[in-house]
Amino acid sequence: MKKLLTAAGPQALPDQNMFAVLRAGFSSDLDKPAIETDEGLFYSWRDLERGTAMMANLLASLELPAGARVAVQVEKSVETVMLYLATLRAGYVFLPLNTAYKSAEIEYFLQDSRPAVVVCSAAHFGWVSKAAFKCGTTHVFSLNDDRTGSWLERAAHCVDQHQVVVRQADDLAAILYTSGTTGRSKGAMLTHGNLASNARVLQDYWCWRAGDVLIHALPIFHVHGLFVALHGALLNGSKMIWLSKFDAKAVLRHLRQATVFMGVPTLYVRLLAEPGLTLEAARHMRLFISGSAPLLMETFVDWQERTGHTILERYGMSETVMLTSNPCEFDTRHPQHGAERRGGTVGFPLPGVSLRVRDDQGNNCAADEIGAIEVKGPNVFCGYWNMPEKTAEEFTEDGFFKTGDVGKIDQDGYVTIVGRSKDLIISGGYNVYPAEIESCINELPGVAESAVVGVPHPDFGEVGVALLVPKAGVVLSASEVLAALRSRLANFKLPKHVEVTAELPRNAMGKVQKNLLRERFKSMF
Ligand code: MLC
Ligand code: AMP
Repeated sequence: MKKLLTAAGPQALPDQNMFAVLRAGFSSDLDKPAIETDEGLFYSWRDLERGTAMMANLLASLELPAGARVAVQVEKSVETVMLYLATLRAGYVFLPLNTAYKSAEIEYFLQDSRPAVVVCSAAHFGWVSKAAFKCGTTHVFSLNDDRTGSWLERAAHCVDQHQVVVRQADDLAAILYTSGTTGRSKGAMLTHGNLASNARVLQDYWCWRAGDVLIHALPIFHVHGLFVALHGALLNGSKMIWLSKFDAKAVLRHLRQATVFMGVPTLYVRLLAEPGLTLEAARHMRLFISGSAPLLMETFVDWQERTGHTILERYGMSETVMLTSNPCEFDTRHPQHGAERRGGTVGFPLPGVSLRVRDDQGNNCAADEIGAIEVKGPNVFCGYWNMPEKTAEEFTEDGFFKTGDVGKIDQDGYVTIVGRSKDLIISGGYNVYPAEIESCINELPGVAESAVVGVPHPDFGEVGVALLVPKAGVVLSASEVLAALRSRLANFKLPKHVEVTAELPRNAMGKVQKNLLRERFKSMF
């Protein structure tokens, strides 16, 4: 595992700080709009510069220890973006948390990461601050999506100039929690170098150009919305049309002023359900990008027919940011750029990324042979927070990260993901680990055991179905169980169907036969 924080040496370059990397891309005309919100507000590049300076000065005034974590669970807003950028600028570590997480989930993240600062919405201040103080956090602030809260009140008193803190490529920039197959979430540690290398590669590979305008409709507590979309626009000095929440009609309204859109497949499915999605509506657009979950061929083809655009599918992870991408357009700098965007594939490894597919014996697979996907590159994270053994397990001896995805590389070099070795459900672009849901169900009074499987869903791609067996003599209802889970788990993790059963199907070894359950419920939705 790499070191987490380097003291600034005499040769240290300030532009290793990811904030400085992004700021170098800001429009030279600071008064131009950088972000236009769905409420009709405009933020200029100067607003971003000043706002992040004030917030970075506020962080500096707190005299936090080196490497301090700033954990944030707030609704999407431009001020949240500023808080993220200010954390980088001040040299601390950003730790975003999905707003859907409930108290038990938040308590775990705070206990595990021990942040020095926690920022949450005023509505949740009571329980979040209690959990934060319990694990040693010294500062808790509120930040609301209506631009109120103690965080902004305090920042308003700070000076609007700030010298970017020197950071090296190996210094920690962010921790992103991803659920695990054992049910225990792991904090993926990403460095300034990880973020900067990936953002630069994508700027080039996706041919970001002057005049591009991004519709930002994704949440900003995960890789896709926080890094891929946000960094892309900032690094290119491109304006963002900022939707606080995905809304298909709002996206359609803005297509004529935009050129780039990024979404998980569910967003494309929902846009296709809008009669207003036509060739004419999409004429101004340059690029539609999809990722975070498999894009069905049907969606890919329907999109081509309706809009005349070919969706560019790419593949990434919290631990690695982006790994592969279909080509953008013809560009002689990249040999693959004369190639087509192929539906059902995630394209080619990005420049600088080594990607291999290996069989059970650890041999490289031949073209089209299916195996485990392993990756290496400047974008690959430096380990799981506080989990050196788990980190070591996930890397091969020669330094490749085991993604847990199963795939193949064809004769032309296109990568296709065919499945996962990790027991994971991807629902609407969010990861749900059956083990976590099962352990939550098993803790409920009267439950003997349970099994959760992922099944196809027309909107979310995949959703969870839970089967549970009550203890002898106990009568349980599915609705009771669901109500109990609702208070413990983020809403996107809730199984979309719960069934009480006398026993789970098992094989001769006593293992639950999840394949039979998947088969039984495959047409349920
Ligand atoms: C919402 N619901 C979901 C869900 N989102 N259920 C399953 N899966 C989901 N993803 C449920 C809610 O619990 C609620 O149920 C009902 O749907 C309506 O809730 P909502 O809040 O109104 O939903 P909506 O706003 O429509 O959200 C759907 C969505 C959202 C698709 C817009 O989930 C979303 O923004 N997904 C994107 C996730 C993302 O950014 N992933 C990137 C991860 S990074 P009820 O019962 O309460 O009514 C990554 C790496 C990479 O993976 O490669 O990018
Ligand atoms: P996360 O841990 O939330 O970052 O999710 C990463 C996982 O999402 C990957 O390991 C893949 O399983 C999946 N994923 C991301 N992009 C794609 C894609 N284009 N197609 C299929 N799966 C994807």
